[in-house]
Amino acid sequence: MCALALRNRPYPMIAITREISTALARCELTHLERAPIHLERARTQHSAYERALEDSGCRIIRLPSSDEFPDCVFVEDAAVAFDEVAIMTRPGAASRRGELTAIEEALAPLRPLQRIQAPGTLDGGDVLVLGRSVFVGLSSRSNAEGVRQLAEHLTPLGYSVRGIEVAGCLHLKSAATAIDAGRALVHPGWVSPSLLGDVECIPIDPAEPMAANLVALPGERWLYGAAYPRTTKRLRDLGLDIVELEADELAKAEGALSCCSILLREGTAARHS
Ligand code: CIR
Repeated sequence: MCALALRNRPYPMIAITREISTALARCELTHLERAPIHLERARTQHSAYERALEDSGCRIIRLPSSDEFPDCVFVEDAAVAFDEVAIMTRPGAASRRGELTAIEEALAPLRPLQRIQAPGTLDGGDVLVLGRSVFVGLSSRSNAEGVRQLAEHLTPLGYSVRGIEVAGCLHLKSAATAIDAGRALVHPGWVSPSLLGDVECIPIDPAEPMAANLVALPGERWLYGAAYPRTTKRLRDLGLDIVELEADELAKAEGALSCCSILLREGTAARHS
């Protein structure tokens, strides 16, 4: 990481990441056949991801991995962070619920915490935030009760929360991610753009079905997988500054770029709950 080079630079954002588990080969899989994952190559790609986040103005909080939790690198699913609050989720896959302890410890000094409780389930990968609009994928991992509880926490803070149908992929954020508060990159076969209300939907290239996941960074830059040249061209033609990254090893574990970080703004007052 470039901590030394950047030490005098203000970091507008925090990115919580977590090292890859040595047990990654036993990860949950829903839509993919199991394929061998090259752990060292996955780690190299993950380090490049962290470096790109840091280079774009994120202070990295990197948590140690756990051999108990094969999927722990996919921190996005464990919590959803807003300026006012962080919501600890209740992942739909029971094997992943123990991942929350370490994430909760990291978030507690940064935000007041709320929790999704049983029988609610929610994976952070299903929570798509565009400004004050929050869309939640009703997927195999997140249920209507999880959406109801999320709304209970967020509505008083001025967010609208809506559960929407998603099909053909693991999470809503496999099907749509926010370019900014008004635009989303979307796979229209997995989520209907009509469900996203006023959001301007930019379709992926149909030849690249996994291409709907990007990470919006501070400084008007977007992290994006190197495997999607056609959609990259579409995004660059819109004037977006795209930073391409190899991410094919963790993709075999059904993880996309956004799954590997929880991004939150620096400087919001913390309060334990
Ligand atoms: C899982 O199935 O839970 C992991 N193998 C992949 C999780 C990817 N997370 C995400 O899309 N937010």
